Amino acid sequence: MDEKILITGAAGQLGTVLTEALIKKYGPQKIVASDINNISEFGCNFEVLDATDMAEINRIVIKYRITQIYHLAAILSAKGEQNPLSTWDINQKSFFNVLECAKDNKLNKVFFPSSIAVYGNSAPKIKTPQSAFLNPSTVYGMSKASGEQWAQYYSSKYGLDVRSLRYPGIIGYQSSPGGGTTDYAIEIYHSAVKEQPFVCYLNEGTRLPMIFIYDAIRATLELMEARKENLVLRSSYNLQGISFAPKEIIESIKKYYPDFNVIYKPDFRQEIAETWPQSMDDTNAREDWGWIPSYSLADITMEMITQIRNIYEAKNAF
Ligand code: AKB
Repeated sequence: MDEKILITGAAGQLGTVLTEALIKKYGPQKIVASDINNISEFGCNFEVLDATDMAEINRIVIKYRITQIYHLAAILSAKGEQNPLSTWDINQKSFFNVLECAKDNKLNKVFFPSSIAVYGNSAPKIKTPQSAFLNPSTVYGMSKASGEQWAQYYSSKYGLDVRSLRYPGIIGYQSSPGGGTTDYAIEIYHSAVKEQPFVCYLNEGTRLPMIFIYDAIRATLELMEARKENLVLRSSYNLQGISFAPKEIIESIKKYYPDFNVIYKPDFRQEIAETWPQSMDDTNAREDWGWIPSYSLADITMEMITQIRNIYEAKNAF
């Protein structure tokens, strides 16, 4: 099948690297990157797109004969709490637009990123089961939990092939983090490499599920390539990479920067993090499409420090 793929939110943390991976897999002429910001540095077709604008999504889908959409545009957990109503509106409306457009234009597949943020205090914190009760504590989590239900609805009612992952915090060096609660685990590496003290907004023992960007990308591509009949879950698959707390990431950074100094100043993100799982049970992902994570905390630290050093050296930023 000759696929033509649209990515919304392509300039975000996941989008930047996923777009590159899709270009590599399908070729640049098959990929249309889009974002609300005009960043046309992608080596493929690019469109400025506000995904809350249904007419614009339809225009792009028809113009390029799109067959799949990866819908990454969304407001994340911490930023979302600053403006709850518009976060709900943006996250919900854009996903409805994508689902409706995919149904009406009979697209082959849709990818919807969900999150550990769908869980709240009612779910067990350790190895949170796939089917644990969802009572999200943030508007972002609410929009992802309801998005999962809509994915399942479009799949069962209209036969739309919607696939989804509940991502842990994603750690990558390719772009700046954008308003998440797990972002400290990226910012901390930048401070370490710049040899500056780091002000950590989570307490030292706050354990959260995390995943390295290359594992997150591989999981996404593996899920999207999996045989349709193997995918039992049409809401969203739990995905586990590794789990750690600030004190553990600091320990691993201190192997490179022994004098690295961290000051703890927990803020509202601490309360969000406390409602989230510490680790996820991803048995369904392992059984249905063979998921196995590959990056340990030591691997991530080595890769992040090496790559961030290279970036700063290239910019002469030391
Ligand atoms: C966030 O912190 O909001 C995201 C997420 C876990 O979905 N990184």
